[in-house]
Parts: sequence; structure tokens; C-alpha cells
Amino acid sequence: MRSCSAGGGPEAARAHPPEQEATVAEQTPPTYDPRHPSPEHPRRGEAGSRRLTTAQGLRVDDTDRSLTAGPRGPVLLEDHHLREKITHFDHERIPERVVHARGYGARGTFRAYGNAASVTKAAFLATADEETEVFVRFSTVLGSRGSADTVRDVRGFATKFFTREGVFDLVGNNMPVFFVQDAIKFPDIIHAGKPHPHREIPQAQTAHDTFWDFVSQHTESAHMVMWAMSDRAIPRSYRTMEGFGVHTFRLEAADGTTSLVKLHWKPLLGTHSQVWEEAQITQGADPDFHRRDLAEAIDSGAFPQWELGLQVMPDTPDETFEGIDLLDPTNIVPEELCPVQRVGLLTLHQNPDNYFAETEQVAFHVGHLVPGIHVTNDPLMQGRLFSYLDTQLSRLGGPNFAQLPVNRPRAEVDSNLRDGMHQTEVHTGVAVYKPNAVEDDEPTASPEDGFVTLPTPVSGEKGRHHPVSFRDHFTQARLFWVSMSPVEQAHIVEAYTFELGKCFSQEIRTRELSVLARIDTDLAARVAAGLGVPVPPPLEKEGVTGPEEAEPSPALSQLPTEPGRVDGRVVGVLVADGGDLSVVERLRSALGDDGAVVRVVAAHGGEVTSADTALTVERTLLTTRSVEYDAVVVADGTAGTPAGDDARTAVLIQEAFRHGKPILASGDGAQVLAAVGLNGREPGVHVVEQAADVLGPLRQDLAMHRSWERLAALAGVTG
Ligand code: HDD
Repeated sequence: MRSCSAGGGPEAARAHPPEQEATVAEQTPPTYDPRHPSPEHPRRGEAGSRRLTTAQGLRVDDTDRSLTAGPRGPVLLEDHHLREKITHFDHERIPERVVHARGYGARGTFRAYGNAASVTKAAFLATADEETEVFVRFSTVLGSRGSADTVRDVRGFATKFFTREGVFDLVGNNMPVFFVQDAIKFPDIIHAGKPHPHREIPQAQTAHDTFWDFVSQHTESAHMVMWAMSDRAIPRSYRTMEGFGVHTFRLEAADGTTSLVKLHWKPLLGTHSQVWEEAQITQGADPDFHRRDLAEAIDSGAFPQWELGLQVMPDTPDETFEGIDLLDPTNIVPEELCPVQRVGLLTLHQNPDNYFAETEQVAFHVGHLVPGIHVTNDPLMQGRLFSYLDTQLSRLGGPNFAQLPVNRPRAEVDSNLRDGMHQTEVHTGVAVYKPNAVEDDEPTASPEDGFVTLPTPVSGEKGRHHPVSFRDHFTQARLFWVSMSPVEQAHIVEAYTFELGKCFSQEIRTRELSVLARIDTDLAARVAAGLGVPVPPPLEKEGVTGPEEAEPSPALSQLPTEPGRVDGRVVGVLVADGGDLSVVERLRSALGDDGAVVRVVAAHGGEVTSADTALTVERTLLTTRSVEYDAVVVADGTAGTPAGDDARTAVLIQEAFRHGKPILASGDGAQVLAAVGLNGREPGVHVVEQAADVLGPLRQDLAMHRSWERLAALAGVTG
């Protein structure tokens, strides 16, 4: 079967002898795959029988040479394959998300424990052992789609639950509060944080004048800014981040009782971060650090897991709890006041097959709710209910984005929504209205088990209000500050000093320092000292109150209180030809079952060999950097070799040291440490006699994430 219009000639005939052609039946995938939603119209054939075609299914004879009039003649307009190929390419990009443009997704399942039934009738939460498919997208907020993963920023944590009652989207962040209380300010805070419009710099960061100009004047942001300056803004991995629904939701149980509820994701690997210098180096050494980490962990079977947690509070008329206004999204409810109850387990076990089709086209919306979960009058949440649908219309080019494979509900869809751009359904029937006598009034509404909005009372005068309970801007910022350990406080001081140090306007710096002075005098004094300026008096602002004295909330600190899991942790082992290579095998067999990865690092590529062993080199000193590892081991036999003597080895060890990572040396590896001034008596640095002795201290240190004692000492604080 040859086509004249595709330019088939004798050559093409030779390329496709008739006996090798696959039949249409052979091209049909055998099983239904939700990502290829139309089994009648398969896009791919079986491996080994795939043929390049045009968008119309026409087989292409040659995709590398345009149709020309003679070997040196002009290209002909009639070459449809050329025009289709170029036009399609020209339109490959869609507008990136205005915020959260840089993201990475994964598929998984959510399994309910069933104990949430007393709080919500949502089937995916209330039914014990019910499994629900999910798609999760993690993101940074400010950077463009091609920006680096490890910038200082808030991380998005958006989860799409494909429940049997419809799609529920939990569009959260890795921080439990937000910068502004009212959605009307969202464009302003984002404009202030994004690159300056005239030069479009700086990319993906808040360390510039417009951001600090905004937040120092909108002091409701003080609490969120404190989170953004903390280690939470530079996570070690998406797998080690908490997630939060931020707003208070109203949950409804089967018996009609309602509660005010905050939602949390608790990572089973613990909550861990990088340190700032490490995050900065990672931006250059591996801009894809977080997406690579997640993809590799899933590929290797170290599936990341989070428990969904609920803080359940009484649904009182004033919508407060212990004096905290639950409609103000700049407030948390400390876990010590209202414990987080775990109600289900999220497991991410599958990477997307196609970044664009899935991660880019997934469309979340705060208004995608299921029976048993309701929104509240939080003014930030109310604005979001408008924004997400609106943005998908322009981002995805029309109202039918729910039909894209990644967004398709698993619950049956039977609506009277019709037509529009990119309609892929072939709707049948004529009665697309209600009530209708033509088709038995179907589909019918479900007043009993459909989504029924709660009849919550609404009253008040129209106006642009500023409730008194929204005016305390500082108590919770102070609460966060006093809940941090000294080393975490030192990191916060460093972050404020870095960011304000990047501002050019002295007025803005001084104004922000006056905000800090209102939160805590010590914090303000330390940042001012770093900037080399005097501490201004605490900010005075009409109509703004706080801080009240606040009890610390230990749950906010990230310092581990006990050893954690080491899944996906990476240990770099520096080895040399002729050295003791046994340490690699020992560590692999001991840590491999826990999902940790051991990488061989050497001076050269290929293999390193010793008497009876040969190991494949995975990283050389040219291709690696310390940020790739959670711990560094220097094997016996490395001293005096090109690996041991290389200046980049010294940098690797010095960086690992500054970033609080476990460092171990066996045998003469001690001399390599000695060359950078380490003797094994420093916290988290171990010099052992032989390879067999490495494992114990390494496992212990990895499980605590970092040497906190060393990080504290480096920061000049104790504890
Ligand atoms: Fe938003 C995307 C989280 C406030 C408007 N937001 C977006 C994403 C996350 C959040 C995780 C990325 C979703 C994805 O991966 O596709 N946003 C939040 C949180 C907020 C918040 C936790 C406060 C509690 N957002 C917020 C406000 C507005 C928006 C107040 C507007 C009034 N957000 C958007 C948006 C985005 C978005 C413009 C951009 C792309 C998209 O929606 O799909 O509509």
C-alpha cells in the first residue's frame, strides 16, 4: 500500500515490502490502559511493528528530506508531511503555569485506614482499605519551567484523587500558611516575587527588592516569610517534605455532623532539608536534583510514602479554635493543641510516561470536591475557587481539559456539557437540557447522594472588610521562631541576611528589619549585624496587632528526635585502583535492602580494579559534586593516588563537612581527610581501621540526616 501524495517512489517501495506490513489488528494494544483512553483508536502498535505516520495515519516514506523540485530545486508547498511536522512543532509549547511552572509528577495510590468515617462521609477517606488512584505534582512557585529545583521557595504539593465519587484535588504546599489573607492580593505578591519585568532577573528567587518591598508592607506575610527563610524552603527531596492543605476545610460525616479540619501530609521518611550553600551548589551541579531524586527512587522501588493527617476541630459559629481564627490562612493550629490524626497512606509508585501529557497537562482545582468535603469562607480559598478553573481555560486551551487522559475522572461522567475546543467525546442523543421529556429526563440529578452544599448561614453588610481577628500579624511568626532549635534559628538568620543583603534599597532593608524587631529583638539584632546596619525600632502600623507571647510548638522543628529511614539516601565511596574495594560491596549488601544507594567515585571513568575485584565507576571527580551524596566514604588505599591527591577530592570533603554530612574514612583514607584538616574527632566524622567498621557509624549518622552538632558548631551556636 503506497501513497502517491506521500511521494512514494521505487525507493519507498523497497523500504516497505508488502509482506512485512503489520495489519491493523496487530497494531491494537491488547489491554485497556487508562492513559490511552480510547482503545478503539490506539496510538501505538506492538513493539517491533511500529511505523512512522502523519497525524492522519498515513505511513511516511521519508522524514528526513523535504519534497523538492529536483535535487537542487525549491521545496514544494505540496509537501504535507513537511508542513504538518513543522506546524505541529511550532505549536508544541503551551503557556507555562503563571505560578508553579516548574514541577514533577508521579502516580500512586491512596489507601484509607477507615478511621476518618466519624468525620467525613467522603468514601475515599471513610472506607477502610479503599484504594484510590492519585496523581501528585510537586513544584516550585516562582521559577520558570526550566529553572532549578533547589531554589529557596515554597514547594507545591498537589494531589488529584480519582475517587469513585468524582475527582477531589488537594492543592497544597509544603508550608501550612500563606503570604496573604485575601486572594485579591495574590497577583501583587506574585508580581513582587517574580523577576523584575524590565530585565527578567532574578530568576526563581525572592532575594530582590520588589519581594521585600511587598512583604515588609503587607505584614500579614510575616509568618509565611519566616517559613520561607527556614530550612523548609530548601527540602532535601520531595520525598522528605510535609504537605499541607493550608486552609481550614469543613468536613461532613454521614450523620450530618460537621467539623473544621486542617489537612496534613506526613512523609514516612521524615522531614529533611538541604543547607543553603548545598542548595545553591546543587542548582548548578544538577538543576533537576529533585525530579531526578523522585524518579530514581520510584524506579528503584523505594516508593515514597506519606500519611494523610487531619486536625479535627469543632465547627463553632465563630470558626476559631483556642483563640486562633481558622479562616485566616496565615495561622497554623499547633499540633500540641490539636494532634494530627493519621487517616490513610499515599504511595507513589509510578513515574509518568510522558512529561507533557501528564505532568504539564494535569489540571488541579480547589473546587474539585466530593461529598463530605466542603470549602470555608477563608477569603484566600474563595478567590482560589475562581482562579484555577480560569487559568486552565487559557493554559489548556478550552473547557474540555477534564477529558485529557491525566485528568479523566474514574467515576462515570454524564453531563450536559457539550462541544468546545478539543472535544474528544462523541456525545449521542438530542436532549441536552433539563428537564427533558425526550430522553426520560436523563441524566437525573442526585439530591440524596450527590454533592449538596451545606446550608451554612451567611449574613453581613457588603464591604471590603478587615476583620479584627485578621489583624494579629506577628504572634504566629514569633511562635515559629521560638519553636526552632538554635541551629535552625541560625539558618533563618542566615537566610534573612542573605536575602536582604541582595536588596539594593536601604529603605526596604530597614523596613524589613523593623518587622523583624517587632517579632523578636534577637532575630532583628543578628540580621542587622550581618548586614552591618543598626537595628531600627519595631515597626508601628495602624490596625495591626501582636505579637502575643506564644508557647513553642516542638512539632515545627525538623531536628530528628530519633533515627529515621534511609530509603533513597546516597552514599558516595571514593576508591582508587589497587585500594580496598570491599567496602562498596559491604555497604551495598547492608544498605541496599533499606533502599539506600552506594555510588562508586574515582579519579577516572571505566573500572577501578584491585587484586581480585573490578568495580564500575559511576562518577568521576570531574562529573560529581558533594551535593549528590548524603554521606561520603574514603576507602583504604586511596591516599597517595590520583583520587586521594586531587584538589576536587578536598573540595568534596570540605563541602560534605560544611553541610553536616557523615564522613568516614577507613585505613589510609584517614590521610585524605587529614589533608583537609579532619582527624575523625569532629562530630559526624569517623576514622576506622578497616572496611568492616564503616557500616555501624554510617547507618547511625545517615538515620539522623545530618550531624546537627557539627552544623550547630559551624553556625556558632550550641544545641
Ligand atoms: Fe495556587 C497553581 C498551591 C493560592 C492561583 N497553586 C498552584 C499549584 C499549587 C498551588 C500547588 C500548582 C498545581 C499544579 O501542580 O498544577 N496556591 C496554592 C496554595 C495556595 C495558593 C497552597 C494558598 C493556600 N493560588 C493561590 C491563590 C491564587 C492561586 C490565592 C489566585 C487567586 N495557583 C493559582 C493558579 C495556578 C496555581 C494561577 C497556576 C497554575 C494552575 O493554577 O493550575 O490558578
